[in-house]
Amino acid sequence: MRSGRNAFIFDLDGVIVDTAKYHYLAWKKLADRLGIFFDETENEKFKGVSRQKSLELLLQSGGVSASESDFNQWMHEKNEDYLNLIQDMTEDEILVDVKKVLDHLKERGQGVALGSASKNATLILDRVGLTSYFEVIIDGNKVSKAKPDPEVFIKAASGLNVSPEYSVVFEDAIAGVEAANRAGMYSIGVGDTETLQHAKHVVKDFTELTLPFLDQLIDRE
Ligand code: B16
Ligand code: MG
Repeated sequence: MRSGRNAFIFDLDGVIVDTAKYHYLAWKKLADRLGIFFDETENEKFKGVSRQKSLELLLQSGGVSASESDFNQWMHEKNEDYLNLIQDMTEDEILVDVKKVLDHLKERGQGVALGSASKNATLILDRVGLTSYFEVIIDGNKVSKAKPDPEVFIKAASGLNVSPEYSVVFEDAIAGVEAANRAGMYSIGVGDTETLQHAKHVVKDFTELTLPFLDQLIDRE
C-alpha cells in the first residue's frame, strides 16, 4: 500500500524563476568578448548544463582553446556578471503560478525538492523567499555529474525517501528532461512542446498545471 507521498522535484532556472535570461546575457557577454557567435538558439543547449560544461560547449563552438587558468578565469567572469544581474532579484521574479503549485503540494503533504545544476541555487531561493518550501535541496554543489546524468534527481528523490517511480520532475531544459527520464521519473517539460518533445507531458507554464491535474499526479497508482 502506498503512503500517498510522492516526490515533486523542481528545476530552478527557467522553472521557478526566469534566471535563464540572466545566464544567457552573461554567456553572451563572454562570447562577444571572445569573438564567438552565440544566440538564443545556441543558448538552449546550455540550459540545465553545468557552468563548466557550458564553457566547454562555448569554446568548442567557437574553435577557441584555453589554458586552465584562462578557463577558470572565464568561468569566474561569467559568474560575476551573472551574480550582478541577479543581485536585485525579488519575489516578483517568481514565475507565474509557481507558488500556487507549491502551496497545493504542501497542503497535500507531498515531498518537495529542488534539483538544479546551479551552484547559486540557495542564494536565489533565499532572494525570492522560497527556501522554506523545499525539504531537500540538491544543487550544483552536491552533484558530481551534470544533467543529462540523472544523479541530481536521484539524490533529490532519495533525500525525500521516495522511489523514482513516484517522482515527478519539472524541467525547462532538454538535458533536464533527459535526466528525469533516465532516472525513471515522470518528466513534465515547462516551455515549448517541440523543444521538450521527450517529456512525458509539456506545459507552457504553471498556469496550465491545474489543481485537478496535480491531484491526478498525486493520486496515481
Ligand atoms: P551556475 P538549472 C542551470 O540551472 C542553468 O539552467 C544553466 O544555464 C546553468 O549553466 C547551470 O544551472 C549552472 O549554473 O553557473 O549558477 O552554477 O536550470 O539546473 O536550475
Ligand atoms: Mg532549468
